Amino acid sequence: MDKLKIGITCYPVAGGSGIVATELGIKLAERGHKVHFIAYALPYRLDRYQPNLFYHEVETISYQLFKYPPYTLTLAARIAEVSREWDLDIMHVHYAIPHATAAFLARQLMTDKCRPKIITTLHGTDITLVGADKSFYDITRFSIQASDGVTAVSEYLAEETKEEFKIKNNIEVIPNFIDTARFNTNNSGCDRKRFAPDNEKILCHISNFRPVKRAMDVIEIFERVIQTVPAKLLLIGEGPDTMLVRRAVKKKALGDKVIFLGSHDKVEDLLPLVDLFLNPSEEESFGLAALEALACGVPVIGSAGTGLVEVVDHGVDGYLYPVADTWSMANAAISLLTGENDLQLFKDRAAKKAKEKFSADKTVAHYERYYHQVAEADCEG
Ligand code: GMT
Repeated sequence: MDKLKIGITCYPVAGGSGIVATELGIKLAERGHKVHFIAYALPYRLDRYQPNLFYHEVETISYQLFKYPPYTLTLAARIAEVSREWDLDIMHVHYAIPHATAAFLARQLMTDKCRPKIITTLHGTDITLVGADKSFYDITRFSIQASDGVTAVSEYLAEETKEEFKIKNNIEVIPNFIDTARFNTNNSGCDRKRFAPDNEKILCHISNFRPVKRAMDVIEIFERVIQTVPAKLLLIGEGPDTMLVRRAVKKKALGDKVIFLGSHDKVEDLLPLVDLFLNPSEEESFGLAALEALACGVPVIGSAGTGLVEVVDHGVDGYLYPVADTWSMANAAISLLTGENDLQLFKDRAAKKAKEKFSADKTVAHYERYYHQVAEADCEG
């Protein structure tokens, strides 16, 4: 397969979309493609020299007249500059706004209106929350339709997008992947006893604590579980609802059972110690944190009716119930935690499924095929 010159723009943060975009770029570079990250900061995990990988910083300009720095414009100018200089075949943007909008604008600045081809990957919140906001609706729809290729991380998200935005483009579903060299059942040496000295069960929730994650449901589920099963709860990540959760933990006198670990770069060191992962989100287009848990052999209890149904198999490696049904989620947790055989079976199936169904090789090869398909398609520009 011919090697491509690919630009990637993403939010260079530790969120799911940033992780997926960065890991994808690293894997593509390992396969011989030239990969150019264009972002306002060095993407997460791109902190060392790697052949075929380049980073182009987008500077934000502050000027007295600007109340808000015009990031989309500086990004567009930088994409155009890098595309010209390196003759990019593909510009792959993660998130429709503002990244696909900036890529579209960048191409208007180029003499050749057909290169690079723009591929937009939808990750979820751009569609389900931000894009559905009236003020962003038209620009999101436009940016998706102006892309030469569109991918979504789940069937659920692809359907939501088509329905919400009345999109005619074909949306290629390319599920997220997991690096099982990092996320697996091998214990890193971290001692379970550090968190559970009396052999309690360990439950865990990892998120950015935005309201959409329903972290308060995690506390409700845990409160019910400990009425039957001695357990500890690890909370990893931070965000707008952290204070709310802290207050609830204090009010319910759960302080000795709930451990706040804050943001953590290496969750793969902790996940193998965990017995159950709680993911009761209101919306989840995919649920990368849930996949990370499965890969480490941790069954997931979460919400049905979201993209989680494509990651977690109800009754096989976890349980999914309607959003806010904390009663059923708690009961499922109790039944798993009190049935040793079942729990081990769920753990084994979780790790096996993550490895077989969500391997990096499979997903990266899918992106490569899609890049070629889009790059070779006729241009209407
Ligand atoms: O969930 C978030 O708040 C972060 C957001 C992101 O930008 O990383 O996550 C979205 O993209 C992830 C990677 O594709 C998906 O695994 C998450 O499910 C999705 N979040 C939502 O849909 C709420």
